[in-house]
Amino acid sequence: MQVHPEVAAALAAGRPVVALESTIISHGLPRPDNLGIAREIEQAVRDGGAVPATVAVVDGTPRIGLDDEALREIAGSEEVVKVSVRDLASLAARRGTGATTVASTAHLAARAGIAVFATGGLGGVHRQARDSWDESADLGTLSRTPITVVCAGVKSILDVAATLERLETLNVGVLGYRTDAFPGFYLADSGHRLDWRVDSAAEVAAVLRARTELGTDRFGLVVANPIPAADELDRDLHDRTLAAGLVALSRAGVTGKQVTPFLLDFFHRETGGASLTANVRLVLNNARVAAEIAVAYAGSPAGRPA
Ligand code: PSU
Ligand code: MN
Repeated sequence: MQVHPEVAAALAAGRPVVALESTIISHGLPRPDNLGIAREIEQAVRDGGAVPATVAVVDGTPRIGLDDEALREIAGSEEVVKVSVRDLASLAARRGTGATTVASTAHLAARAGIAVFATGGLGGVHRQARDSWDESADLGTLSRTPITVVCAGVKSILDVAATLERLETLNVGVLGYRTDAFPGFYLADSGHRLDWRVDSAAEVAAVLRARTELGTDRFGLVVANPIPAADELDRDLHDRTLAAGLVALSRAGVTGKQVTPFLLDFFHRETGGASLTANVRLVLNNARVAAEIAVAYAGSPAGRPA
């Protein structure tokens, strides 16, 4: 594992760091705009007062924090594979290059000592999971990884209710950030209520300190941050695209790790870019909030290195 010098220095000094995933860059957002967006996400973390650490595997080495050359390769190359936790060792052994999902980013970031991670949407339980058994490794990994993930909920391409049930089973806490509703990615409200709401980064930091005291910090924590109202996708357009996307998915016979990228791409094409705009806005918003949380936590006793 190679930690970028700026990230290593920040971690050693107890300064705030925010991890960022890279599958969203390689498989979640279309080329060539994805490179500029990846840079904007890093800038949003900096604007919030933290150091960004985008995670990826480059020529077999897991990198925590990418230089511009590595970011270009992850964004631009067709050869970049989507890497979950179970793929890390195989890819490293053959010196390959891959983009990390929420699961593998959480795993590597926690190993590097990073406490806060920003992404767009979490993976979850797919619709039809009763037959396909398709549940993202993001959930199981979070259940045993000490990290806080700021996301805009999960996409409606998933079974949202089942995903929330699984998070409960897996001891992964979910905090609504300035909301009582679980966010629905493109929409601020998925229609599902949450038990816990926080209204500031300082409140999240207080929860993080209490987790450490209580020994529940070995489980992941989700901070669910809704897309700003002005950036939401039109609800009718959303509902129509979702229905059409699910039909297209079953017609195409797509399965396994291609399911999520297929549906994301379908949304971006069918909404004429409107879903892409919403996606970018919510990720930037998550990066900013994650930075604020990292700043609040780093400033508290439990956030400082021993
Ligand atoms: N959801 C999104 N955008 C994404 C992803 C999920 O709205 O880019 C990516 C993330 O990297 C996530 C992964 O960890 O897809 C989940 O894939 P799967 O369902 O195959 O576990
Ligand atoms: Mn899957």
